[in-house]
Amino acid sequence: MKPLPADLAALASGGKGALARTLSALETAPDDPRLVALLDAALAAPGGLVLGLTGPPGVGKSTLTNALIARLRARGQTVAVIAIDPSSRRSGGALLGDRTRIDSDPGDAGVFVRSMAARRRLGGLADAAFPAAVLMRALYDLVIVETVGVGQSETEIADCADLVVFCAQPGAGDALQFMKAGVTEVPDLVLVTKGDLGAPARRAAADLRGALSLAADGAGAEVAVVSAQTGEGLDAAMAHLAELSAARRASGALAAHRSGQARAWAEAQIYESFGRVGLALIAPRLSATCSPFSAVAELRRRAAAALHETLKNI
Ligand SMILES: Nc1nc2c(ncn2[C@@H]2O[C@H](COP(=O)(O)OP(=O)(O)OP(=O)(O)O)[C@@H](O)[C@H]2O)c(=O)[nH]1
Ligand SMILES: [Mg+2]
Repeated sequence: MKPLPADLAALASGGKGALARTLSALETAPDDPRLVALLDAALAAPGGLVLGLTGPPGVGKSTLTNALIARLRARGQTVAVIAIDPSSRRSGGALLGDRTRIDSDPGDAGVFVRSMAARRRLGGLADAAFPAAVLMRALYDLVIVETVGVGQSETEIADCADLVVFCAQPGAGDALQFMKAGVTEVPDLVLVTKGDLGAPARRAAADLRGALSLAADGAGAEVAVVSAQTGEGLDAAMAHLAELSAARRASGALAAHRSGQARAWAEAQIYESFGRVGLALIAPRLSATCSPFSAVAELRRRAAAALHETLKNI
């Protein structure tokens, strides 16, 4: 296998092959010093916007992603997609029946699509999702993270996305119940999909607005109707998201959100490698300024070396 790119510029000029190799290393050799250096550089780059797209199965997330890709490419913007595949659905079943694939023209350097299996946590994000999003946002104008779920996934996707979009479909009682049950984290934008279905879509939007107004901090989230089929509402939704992200960049809220994500990711990795006791010992010593990627890789390297040393004497 070809070596990893030496730096961010080499990654950027290496095309989709270089990015694919780097993303594979995230899953097979996460502590590789070259990979860690790439992650550090990517984390420091201002980068594009990471959009988390979530919602129940079949709501139209992938179809919407395809429609957004077409629009953004027409404007000359580049897009990367991470599709998180819940392992529960690998086995098949009716849900897989009419899933839409995300199109990516292999000849178009401006679109990159990657699937990732959600490990361990059912419907949860892969451990590599945050570092993958960091790498991709350094290279593309927009990164879309598609993940299935209701409830829990809003909180989880906020761990790797800058803005969270929740998709609901006309007549979907489940989405509404979730909203009414008390949303743990209110999405930045709610999109009612399949707007071409007409009245049921407008009714769902009105219901969702009502439900959100009851949530503690739900009054700020907009609800819009879109149709990937007719293109209704797509430009307005994109404009709204661009406005939100520009405001957050300007206020420093985006940078604060991203450094919080990096810290949360590092803590999750430390917990995974060293358990509760390890996390309690290490967390207070993780400085706000040190790179989470270097810190985690270095800790794991040193712990492995210490363990080898100890084993020699047993
Ligand atoms: N009428 C109409 N149907 C749509 C629209 N968008 C998606 N669909 C249909 O809804 C079904 C599910 O679409 P997907 O894009 O696969 O939905 P998804 O949310 O990605 O589904 P999962 O990845 O399985 O969770 C497909 O049959 C689509 O053709 C739309 O704008 N209008
Ligand atoms: Mg899908």
